[in-house]
Amino acid sequence: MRQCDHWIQKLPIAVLVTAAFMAPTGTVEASDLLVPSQYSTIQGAIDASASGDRVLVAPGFYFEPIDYLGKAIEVIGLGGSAQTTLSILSVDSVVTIDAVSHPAPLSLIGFTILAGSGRVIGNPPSLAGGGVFVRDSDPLLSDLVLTGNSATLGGGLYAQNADLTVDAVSFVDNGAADGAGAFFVDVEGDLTDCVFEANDAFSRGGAMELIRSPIKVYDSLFLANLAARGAGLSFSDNSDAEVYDCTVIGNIAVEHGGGISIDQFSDVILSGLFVTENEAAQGGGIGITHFSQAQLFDVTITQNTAGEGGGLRIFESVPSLDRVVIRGNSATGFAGESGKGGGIHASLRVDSRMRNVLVADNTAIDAGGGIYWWGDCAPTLIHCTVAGNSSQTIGGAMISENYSVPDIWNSIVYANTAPGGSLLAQDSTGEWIFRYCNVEGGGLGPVHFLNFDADPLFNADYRITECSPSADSGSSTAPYIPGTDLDGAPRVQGLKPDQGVNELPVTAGPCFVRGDATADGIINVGDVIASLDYLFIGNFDPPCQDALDVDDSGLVDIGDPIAAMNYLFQGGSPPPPPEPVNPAADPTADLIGCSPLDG
Ligand SMILES: [Ca+2]
Ligand SMILES: [Ca+2]
Ligand SMILES: [Ca+2]
Ligand SMILES: [Ca+2]
Repeated sequence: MRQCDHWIQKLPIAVLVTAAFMAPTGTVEASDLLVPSQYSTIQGAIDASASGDRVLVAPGFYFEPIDYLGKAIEVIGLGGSAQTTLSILSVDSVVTIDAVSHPAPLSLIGFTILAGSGRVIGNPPSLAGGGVFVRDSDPLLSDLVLTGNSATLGGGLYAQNADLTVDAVSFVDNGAADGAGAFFVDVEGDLTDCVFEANDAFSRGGAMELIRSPIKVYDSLFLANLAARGAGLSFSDNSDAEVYDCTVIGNIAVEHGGGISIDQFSDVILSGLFVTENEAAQGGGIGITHFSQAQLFDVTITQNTAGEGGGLRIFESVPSLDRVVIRGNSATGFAGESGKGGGIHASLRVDSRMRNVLVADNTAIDAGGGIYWWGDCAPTLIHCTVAGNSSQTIGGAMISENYSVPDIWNSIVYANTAPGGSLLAQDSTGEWIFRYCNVEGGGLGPVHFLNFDADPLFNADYRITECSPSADSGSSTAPYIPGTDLDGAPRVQGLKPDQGVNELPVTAGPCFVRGDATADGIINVGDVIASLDYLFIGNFDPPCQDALDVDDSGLVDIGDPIAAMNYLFQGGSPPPPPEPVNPAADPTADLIGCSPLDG
C-alpha cells in the first residue's frame, strides 16, 4: 500500500477520481512525495520527483514559487483550494508548467494561488501568467482559486501551445493588460464549471482572452469583469471556440463587446447562453466584428446597455442566429456613439440568417429601436418577431439605410413606437422585402408579397395566442424554415407555419365560426350571399375559408350555402362547431385554410 493511504479519507472526490484513473505509467515505480512531512517545501519535493510521481501537499499557507521543471507530475493540495494557499513575493509566476512532454499525468489540483506577477517572455518582454504559467504542456487544472494575481498577459492564467483541461477553477480579482483572468494563445481543450469574477484588463478580455484558441467552455459564470474590449470573453484571430450553457452578467467594456467580443475571423459557437446587464460603448451584450461568423443558438441577450447596439453589435461579419431572444436592451448614445440599434446594430454587409429571433422591448435614443441596418446588409429573417421596441426619433421597429435590404419572411412586426411617424423607416437607398408577414401599418417600399396588418394577439412574452390571425399565415415556401420554434416546439403544426417566433398547436390555430362567412359573429342570410358570391362571382374575399365549409365536409361547394339556407329557413340543424358562442380552431382536420392570406 502507498504510504499516503492515511490521506485518502481527506481527499476531495475529484482527487480520488484523478488518482484512480491516472495511474502512473513507466517502468520505474511512481512515488508520492509528502509536503511538509517528507519535504519542507513543495519545490523541494518537485526537485526530488520524477515524471509519474505525485507531490501531495498538506493544508496550509506555502510561500514559494513552484516550477514543474519539465516533469510530468501531479501536485495536489490534499485539503483542496479552501485549505491550501500558494503565494509569492518575488516577481514571478506562482506556478510554472513549461515544456512537459512526458506522457504521465500532469496536474495542479486543490490550491488557492495568490499575488503572482508573471514570468518574462517574448521580445519586447511581457510578464505572463501571474498565477499559473503553462507553455508547451497539457495539464489538468482543477479545484483552483486564482486571485489577486497580475501580469501583462494572463493575470490569473497564461497558456500557450497547450491542451488544457480546466475544471472548477475560479478566477477572481486578477488584473492584466490582456486576459486578466486567463490569456490563451494557440490553446485547445475544455473549461468546465469555472467562475470568472471581477477581473480587470486594460485592453482585451477582462475574464478571458483567446487568440487562435479553439477551446470549449461549459457551465461557467462570467461576472462583473472589466476591459476595453470583451469584458467577459474576448475571441480574436481565428479563435473558433465553443461556449455552452454559460452566464455572462454585469461585465463592462469601455469600448466594444460588454459581455462578449468576437473579432477577427473567429467562428465562435455560442449555445445556451444568458447574456445580461453588460455595458459597452458599442455592443453592450455581444460584439461581432471583422469577418467573424459566430453561430448563436438558444441565446438570451437581455437588459444590456451601449452607446450603440444595446444588445448586439455586428460589424462586417455574418453571424447566424437561431432561437435568440434580444429583449430590453438599450442604445443610449453615451461615449459619443450614435444611440442607434437598441436591440441590434448591424453595419456593413451583415448578410445574416436569423430564425426564431425575438427582438422586443428594446429602446434607442436615435433610430432603430429594435434593429438598425446600415451599409449593404442583406439579411434573411424567418419566423422573427419584432415588437414592443421604441426609438426617440424614427424606426421604432427597424431602420434600413445605405443600400440595405432585409428579406423578411413569416414574421411579425407589431406594437413598436417612435415619435417620427413611421414605425419602420428607411433612407432613400434602404429597402425592405416583407413576405407573408403581419406588419403593423403595412410595409414600406415596392416589393412586398402577401402581408397583412391584424392584431397578432400576443401574450406578455410576445408569443401569439389562441385564435391569432398569424396562426397558419406563414408560407411553407419560405427558405430555411427551422425544425422548431423559439421554444423548441415543432415548427410547422397545422396547415402551414405560423408567423413570428412561436408555433401554436393545431387546437389553438386559426379560429372561426362555421357558417359565418363574413366573420361578424352572426350567421344570417348575408353569409349565404357572401358564400354564393365567393363560389360563382368571385368578388368576395373571405376572412377565413373554413367558415364557408358549413357542413364541415372538407370542401367548399354549393352544398354549403344550401346547408346554411336549410338551417336558416327550413329548421335544419345548425352548422357543426365552432359555433358563434365559442369561435375556435377547426375540430376536424382538412385542407381548408383560415388565414387572412388564403382565399
Ligand atoms: Ca401552424
Ligand atoms: Ca356573418
Ligand atoms: Ca362543405
Ligand atoms: Ca373540418
